Amino acid sequence: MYSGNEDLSDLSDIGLKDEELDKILDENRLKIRIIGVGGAGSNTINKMSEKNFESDVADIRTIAVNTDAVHLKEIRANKRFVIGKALSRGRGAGADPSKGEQAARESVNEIDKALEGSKITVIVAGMGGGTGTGAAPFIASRSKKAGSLAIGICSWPLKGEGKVREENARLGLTNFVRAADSVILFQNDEIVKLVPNDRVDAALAFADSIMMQAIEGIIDSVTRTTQVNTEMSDLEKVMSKKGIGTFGVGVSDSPAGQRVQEAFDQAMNSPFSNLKMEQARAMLISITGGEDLRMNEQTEAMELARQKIGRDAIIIPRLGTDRNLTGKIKILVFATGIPTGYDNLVADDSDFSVNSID
Ligand SMILES: Nc1nc2c(ncn2[C@@H]2O[C@H](COP(=O)(O)OP(=O)(O)OP(=O)(O)O)[C@@H](O)[C@H]2O)c(=O)[nH]1
Ligand SMILES: [Mg+2]
Repeated sequence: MYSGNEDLSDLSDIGLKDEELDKILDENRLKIRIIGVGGAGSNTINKMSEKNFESDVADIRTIAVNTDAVHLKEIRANKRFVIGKALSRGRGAGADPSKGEQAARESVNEIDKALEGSKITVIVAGMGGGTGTGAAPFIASRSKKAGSLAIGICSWPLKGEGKVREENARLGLTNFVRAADSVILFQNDEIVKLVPNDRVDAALAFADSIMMQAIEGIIDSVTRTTQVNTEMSDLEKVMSKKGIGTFGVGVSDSPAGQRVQEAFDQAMNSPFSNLKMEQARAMLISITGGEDLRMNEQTEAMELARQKIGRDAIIIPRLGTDRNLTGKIKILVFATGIPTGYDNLVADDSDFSVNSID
């Protein structure tokens, strides 16, 4: 019988050493890959480099890919590479989505390697140009093939950018929605309205920061331990094969009793797209507050969500605390499965090549 006094030092020969245990834990950490494609996508990745996204439970890496080597040189990411070197010689895709897609096909091995083992892949791009529009859907299809959840984050061009870009965006978004599990859409025209001055570069930088908040929300939903902890399966319930979606955020510092409604209304009236949250088939609603956050505030937010969206819609709540939010409440909403006929953003029947890629 074990008396408690025996020398156990030789057990290390048959058991696992700490380093080995660490290695196993490390290998089994949830792999999350955030890949920015083209100019706009890479700019959002660059924004992420200003923040610390590290997590104990997840292995999170940022990747930037572009046909444009000059632009890529300016980007900070865990990994960067030029796609379609033979095709575009590092000089961009000249606003031609078919070139963007070809470039991605040429670099399929590098793309597959970068996405190896990923369980959640977030693909970020601006629709309307060549690289992001053509390559993002292809990359989404590769990540699905690798067994990952594929979430697209993309912007829709300004009206002022013209008809050609809009048509490209429509084709790209159509392909993207088919290839990915969900694509969260941000319309630059809506975002520009929120920026006080009319400088386009400031507005686009603001758009990047909004897209980054959405990415952060996705990461937090699986990595931050909260009282009501959503995990991978919850994220899957909201994102998996739910088509097009929208994102909203609201913050209120009003007194308890008022602030949930305020933050919720702000988040629901998301000014980042024209898509109607009320038509969503699934919703991830994340409520964060300081130490003063009350349990009944979560119930209140759930009830508001229930009243707002269809009876059959799935609602997944997530409750978190953040010391920086004392006296405030912040609500993030991802609404997916919104019918796509609206506003003709997605073509019903378009030339679609990505799904046939093997
Ligand atoms: N959010 C955001 N959107 C941008 C930015 N730059 C451009 N856009 C939008 O994204 C669309 C695509 O632009 P880019 O990402 O520069 O194009 P690209 O994918 O690099 O394609 P090519 O340069 O043609 O190879 C544009 O039509 C704009 O609507 C940016 O910095 N941030
Ligand atoms: Mg470019």
